[in-house]
Amino acid sequence: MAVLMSMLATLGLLLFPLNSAVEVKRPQGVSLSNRHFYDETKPFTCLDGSKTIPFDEVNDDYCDCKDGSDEPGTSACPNGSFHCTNAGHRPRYIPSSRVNDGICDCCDTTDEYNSGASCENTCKEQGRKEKETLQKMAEIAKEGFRLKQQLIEEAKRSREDKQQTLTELQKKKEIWEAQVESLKAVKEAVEKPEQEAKEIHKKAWDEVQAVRKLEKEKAKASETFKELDDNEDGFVSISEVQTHPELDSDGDGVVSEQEAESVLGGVSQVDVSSFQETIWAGIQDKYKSEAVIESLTPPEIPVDEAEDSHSKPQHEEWRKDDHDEDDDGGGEEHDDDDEEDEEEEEDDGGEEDYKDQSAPYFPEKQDTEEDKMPAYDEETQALIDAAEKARNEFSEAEKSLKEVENSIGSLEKELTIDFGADGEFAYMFNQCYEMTTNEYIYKLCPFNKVAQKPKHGGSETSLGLWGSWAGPESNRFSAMKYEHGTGCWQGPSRSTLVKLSCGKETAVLSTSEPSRCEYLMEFSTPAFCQEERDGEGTDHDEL
Ligand code: MAN
Repeated sequence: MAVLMSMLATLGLLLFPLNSAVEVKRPQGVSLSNRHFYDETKPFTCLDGSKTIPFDEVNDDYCDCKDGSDEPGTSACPNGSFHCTNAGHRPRYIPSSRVNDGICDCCDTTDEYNSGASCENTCKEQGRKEKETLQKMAEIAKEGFRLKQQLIEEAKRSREDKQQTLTELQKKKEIWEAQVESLKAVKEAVEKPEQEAKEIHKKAWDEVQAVRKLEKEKAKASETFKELDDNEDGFVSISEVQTHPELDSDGDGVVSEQEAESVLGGVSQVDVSSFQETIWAGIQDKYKSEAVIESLTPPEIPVDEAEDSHSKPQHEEWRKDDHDEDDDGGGEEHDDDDEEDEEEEEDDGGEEDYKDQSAPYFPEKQDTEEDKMPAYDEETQALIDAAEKARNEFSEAEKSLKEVENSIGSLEKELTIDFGADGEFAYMFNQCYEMTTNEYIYKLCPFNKVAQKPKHGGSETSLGLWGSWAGPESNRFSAMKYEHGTGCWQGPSRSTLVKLSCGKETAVLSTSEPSRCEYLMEFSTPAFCQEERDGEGTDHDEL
């Protein structure tokens, strides 16, 4: 077998195709550049220098050299490699183990010279296809590079515009700052008299209210006096006080003579003015107006009617006269108030809550026109209007200043971003590019953020915010890194690496998640196209 292989390998050497005028004779599996190591007239020295063997032991299917260099055309050496010339396409090395293994690896079929595999030489076809692809790529690169020049021009212009805008904004800012300052001074100047005039008005109103309150108190006292003075003799006496059990002080429910006398300040009777001045203040919190007590007393109900009303407390009518659903079990519309009442009922176990009759009861008076502070006088109003105007002008100026400051802030931020060696990537700032997969819509907003949103609804997840250029030293602008996105459950925060390629269009070509919460995007842009260097895109066929 070894002899046969040796003969075939030698045949390979001798019968090397001669149909090409520039074909150079060399042992099977040897590249053109290595052929001078294989001089058939001399013994062969392994390429690592480890051994020298007679030349006829080259390709004899027996591995002599550690580096496998004596068997370039057989599979005898485990670490050897076989060179296919692949005329018409691209030469390549394959591991020796693939020589004569029945599978066509080399497009020129030379790796299968003794396996019986019927290989077809496809080098020309493959070469043609590759040439076409390369040509297309070259065309794209050429067009992309042309576009890139435009982008660079545009970026230059836009940067200059922005710098000019920034200068203008800074001037505007100074003007607004001065304006804000002076409007603030104006505002403060007119707010002072406004405040003073308002205070005067308020004080006068407080005084009026105080007088009214006093009068009301007096009136109430005199009304009470009348109520207490049952015999209308112009005095409230001990016995008259005793008719008001709520004035009981020792809690036995009865106002004793002593207690009544004490209520009257230690005397047996008081006239209206001493009642107003000394007595009323001491009892007004306890006192229950007879008129009110009367209005709270439920009407007498005949016994059978009372039975009909079941457990309904009899005094219910005074409080909930529009709430009688218990009577007939329905038919009445419930309004919102009803519901509130029901809730209350649940709160205290369904018991009707009687008004706490131990508390004083004077119905709360609604605010009337009389209780409202009267409108300001003309002069004060004029001061308020002037101050209001000054406040508005000041806050408008402040707003404008804020707007200018914000514009300056965002312009300055934009001008500090590294948009590539010639600003070629600037055009994609403020743009977003999307790509939809089965599950998500991915969004890349260069120099800003990357996000992911479920296709069928749901909120956006941040896959990172603009971090930095992340290509290797020699090609820094070939990749972008977006970091500090939404935290990954029990993992790091999401981040995305965007790999750039040259293309006529600006588009996200693919998205993937090579490891959980670490995303990868392929992104094409003309800004990444390079000028084609000499010799690029041409054939490198070795003949
Ligand atoms: C979401 C998406 C996925 C991610 C998981 C991690 O479903 O952001 O891309 O892998 O969360 O829990």
